[in-house]
Amino acid sequence: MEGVQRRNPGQTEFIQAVQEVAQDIFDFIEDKEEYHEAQILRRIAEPERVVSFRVCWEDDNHNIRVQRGWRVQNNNAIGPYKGGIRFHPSVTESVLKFLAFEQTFKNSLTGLPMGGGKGGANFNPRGKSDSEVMRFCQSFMTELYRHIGPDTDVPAGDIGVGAREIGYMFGQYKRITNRWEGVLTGKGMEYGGSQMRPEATGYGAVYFLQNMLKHSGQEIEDRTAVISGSGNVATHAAEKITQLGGKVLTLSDSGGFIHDPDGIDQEKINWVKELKTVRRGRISEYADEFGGATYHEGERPWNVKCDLALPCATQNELNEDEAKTLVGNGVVAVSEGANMPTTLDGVKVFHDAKIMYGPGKAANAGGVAVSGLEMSQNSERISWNHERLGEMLTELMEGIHGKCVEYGEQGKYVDYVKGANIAGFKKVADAMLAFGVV
Ligand code: NDP
Ligand code: 2IT
Repeated sequence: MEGVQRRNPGQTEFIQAVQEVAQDIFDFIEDKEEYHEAQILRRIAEPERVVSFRVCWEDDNHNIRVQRGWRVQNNNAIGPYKGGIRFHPSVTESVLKFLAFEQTFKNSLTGLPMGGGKGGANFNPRGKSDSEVMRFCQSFMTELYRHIGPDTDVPAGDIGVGAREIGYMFGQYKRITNRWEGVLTGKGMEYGGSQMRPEATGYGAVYFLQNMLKHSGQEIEDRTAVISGSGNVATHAAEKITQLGGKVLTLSDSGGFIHDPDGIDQEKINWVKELKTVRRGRISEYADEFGGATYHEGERPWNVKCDLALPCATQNELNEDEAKTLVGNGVVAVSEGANMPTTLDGVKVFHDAKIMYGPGKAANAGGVAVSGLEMSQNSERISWNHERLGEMLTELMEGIHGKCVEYGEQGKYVDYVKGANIAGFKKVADAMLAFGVV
């Protein structure tokens, strides 16, 4: 870890992600000489390639704007690099390196042949017109296209990149290369997208939660849930909790959170989806629309008493004190829709309290898993139906839960972090061993 810190000065998110994995892996490989000889840990914590580039675009007032774009190709031992693209002002090389590192283990856990990558730009889509977003996406792809391909690296969406942005980027890729191919996932249904992909991450995080509860003889029905975020992952997680008979109490965005003691039902969730993807408004508007709900400016939802917690917004959005509050309020299980939403100190609180805690790399793997299925459908030039993909997602999440239990069960308690880290690591590391020194 000292070496990782020295080689990546100031990259706190990346160091945090490596730290969380290294602790578990170190115990696992202690007596396995072949991993030490091949320096697997040292190699796995070094991205294979980091591409950084300038993205120029013109805003509606004819100002020339300059952003920085990246693609981090972390590891392609078990398949083409695969992972989302994030557009957010907080994007840095450190954030994308942490995401690409996590993605490598997550993708391995799905059992599908996908390596790990992540990309993005420090572009803020908020308040931009559709034309501005289009021009930015086209400029971004004009550089990115040379680094990606259906058998090389297959990006998808993440924060700030949804159906609209994927459409603009796919259109530009097709225009530049004169090739229609499955180079991005999360595409629209009209042009090679997969059924169930929009829902997959949020639904998958709830299926993972359901599996954790089932493992100890419990269920979601009649339980209260606190969810952060109000984007793709949060709204679909809320939808599935509601369908399974749970009651969702909160949603949030970077401005604050709303608390609705009556429960956020399907009709309200549909309203939030429209608010966020069509009108592109703020979650505070929820409290004006629905009586009984309150808006808490500048706050996060973790002090609302609940049985289940699903952080679905961003990294490090749940700290040690907030974890203590959740535990003190009797939380039973935490399932992470977001990537690394809980700080290392927060994770320790959940671990010490022995509550069920599903880390992002396992709990939110449903999204990339269905992306993997979108790649298969594109290669086969065929589209499977919604029902079939729904069943496959359910099975994939059950499989991921099973792997976490296999490597993380300690008596009655399952250490899902350890299980996910070891199961994810083993497949990638064994493939790397097979290749020799590359
Ligand atoms: P969206 O852009 O659809 O939504 C992001 C949500 O998180 C918004 O409500 C946004 O609020 C909020 N948010 C973003 N940054 C911050 C911040 N710094 N502080 C507080 N709130 C913030 O993204 P997704 O729903 O796709 O992604 C959410 C999380 O899930 C991310 O961690 C992502 O990496 C992860 N994830 C996504 C997958 C996918 O398939 N989309 C797959 C697996 C993981 P605001 O509108 O104010 O910015
Ligand atoms: O973090 C993630 O797993 C994603 N943003 C989805 C990646 C993908 O390739 O579907």
